[in-house]
Amino acid sequence: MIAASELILNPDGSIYHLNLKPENIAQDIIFVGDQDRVEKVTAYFESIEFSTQKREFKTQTGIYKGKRITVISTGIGPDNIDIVMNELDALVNIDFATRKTKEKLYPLNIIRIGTSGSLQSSVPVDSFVMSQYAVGLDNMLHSYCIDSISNTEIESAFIEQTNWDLQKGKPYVIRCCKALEDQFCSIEFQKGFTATSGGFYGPQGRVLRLKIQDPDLNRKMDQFSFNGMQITNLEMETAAIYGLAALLGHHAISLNAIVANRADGTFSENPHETIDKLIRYALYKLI
Ligand code: R1P
Ligand code: URA
Repeated sequence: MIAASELILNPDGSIYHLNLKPENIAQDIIFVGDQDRVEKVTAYFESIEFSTQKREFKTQTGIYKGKRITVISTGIGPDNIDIVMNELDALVNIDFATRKTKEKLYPLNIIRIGTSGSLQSSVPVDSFVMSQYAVGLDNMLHSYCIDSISNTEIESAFIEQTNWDLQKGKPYVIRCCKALEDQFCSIEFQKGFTATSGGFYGPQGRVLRLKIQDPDLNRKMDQFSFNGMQITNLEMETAAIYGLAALLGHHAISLNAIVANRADGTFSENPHETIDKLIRYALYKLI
């Protein structure tokens, strides 16, 4: 039995941070970072049966072309992903009455629709990247036992080629769900290798006023190559989602709208239009 301090339920029976009960979520779940993006997705739905928000976690469940879908905002960063993934998993795989794991586990399909910065000049702003692999530079996942899901050969190559300082923790590499990769595969999406950072400025090599530990990191990541795979883009959730989905038995794919290009210093002139286009592609592919 899982103690009240470990699996925390609100007085109405909903789970602690997300404020959701098991019946409030669908099997197909879209993650967005920004809480205001939730309604940009559900604006395309025929109907909405449920809405709630606590902190940055806004959730709506409704019907799109006959399919029940939940859209949830995760806020920014891998630490939030730890909360969202564990609480969503508890909603489907733990019996809240007995506080025990259910015998038959229920897989969720998770589709991230996020913004991202490209590392390569060949991945321009306003294009889309589907993350086939993700390298986590953030450390959150190391609180779990990840030996069974990490790709040690790629990790070693990454550490060596970028001369990664292990004081910052060990990068971990996780692959996306193959079934969702096939489902979402389209000429609109370039398949990529996404780097997930634990921050937006220093951790992604941005210098405003502070000196950073490795000013050359983005160039080294941009030049990293493993069996022809190059790191395409930087954001803040994908590797954490892939890692926890793989450990918990869920399926996940991350779709990125490139709004910044770090190689040529450009930023999208119309990021809202680009994100809206990605939302429409993602919904089309989900049906
Ligand atoms: C940083 O601006 C945020 O944008 C990206 C990053 O992953 C980070 O969350 O994703 P979202 O647009 O989905 O929030
Ligand atoms: N989100 C990020 O995390 N980085 C970028 O450069 C753009 C969006």
